[in-house]
Amino acid sequence: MVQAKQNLEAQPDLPRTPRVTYRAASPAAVLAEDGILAVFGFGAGAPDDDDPRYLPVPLESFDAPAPLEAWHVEAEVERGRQDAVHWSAGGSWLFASVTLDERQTGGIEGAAYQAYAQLQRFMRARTGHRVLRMWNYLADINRGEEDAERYKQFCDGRSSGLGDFFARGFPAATAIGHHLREPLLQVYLLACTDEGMAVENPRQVSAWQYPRQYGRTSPGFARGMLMPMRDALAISGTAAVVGHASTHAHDLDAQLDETLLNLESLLATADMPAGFDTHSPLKAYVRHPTDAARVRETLQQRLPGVPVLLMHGDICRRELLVEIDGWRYR
Ligand code: 3EB
Repeated sequence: MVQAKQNLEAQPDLPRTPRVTYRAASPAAVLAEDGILAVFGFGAGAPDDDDPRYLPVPLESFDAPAPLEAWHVEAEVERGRQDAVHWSAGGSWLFASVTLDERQTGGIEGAAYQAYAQLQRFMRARTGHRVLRMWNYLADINRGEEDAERYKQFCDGRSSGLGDFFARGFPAATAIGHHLREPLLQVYLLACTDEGMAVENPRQVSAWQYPRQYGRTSPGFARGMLMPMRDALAISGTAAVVGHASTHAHDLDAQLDETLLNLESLLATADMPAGFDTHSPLKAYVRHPTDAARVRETLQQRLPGVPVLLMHGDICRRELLVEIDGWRYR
């Protein structure tokens, strides 16, 4: 995909991208600071807090104790709940989340349908915000065969819950399997009153054009999203996929190399500086806990000084062992 160069240039009058950091602190302490749009805790031991800006994410971190993730905006933040949707808004930015229990929705497809239908209805009612980035965490993502695999059922439910909501283009996204005992589906998003620009990776077939073998419903996401001000790139879940095919099945080191090549290619396409730095936080989702130390070691060596949160997460294709997402700030 050829990008018009002027679309990549800084847009200084548009809103600055929320600052994403990992913090060793309590949710209450972070939520009490100015301009906090969202705070995330990780794993079964994540702290509790009733604030709708706080979201306990059902993924375990290999870091103990797990840090929090905080999103900071330069504005006052309001917050609330509407049906299952928890939300906050500040300046031009909006955070919204839905966490559903599949036992209440008759399985993963129904949960995905309901989560997306509710978020879509909420966004349409608020009007004016465009969804730029989404995260999806579901249990047992690889259980079931072929079209009955739970990830594929999730894709079906997501698509029908959305209807034509993303007809103008898909947001950047992540979809990862969690290991919590409860069959929770969690979906959350970042939206803005200004438009971002979707970025595709020239090394990869766009996900919405994946051939039939990957499921009835192609996954609707962009590889990356340049934020409205062009001061940051939101990076979707990125794995060792080249063209539409998985590469280096079950070979961790080679998958990491290929994933890093995909990230570099995406940064170059978005006209972002090469590499990552100390204020561009990433997450690495690792399928096998026994691989965590190796992933940490490789990333410390290849991306020195970059904040990386190591998560225990399953990738949506069985042969893939690792996936990376995150932020590249200019
Ligand atoms: C891939 O490249 C890996 O279904 O929303 C990555 C990011 C992946 C998002 C999604 C799936 C999704 O196809 C899988």
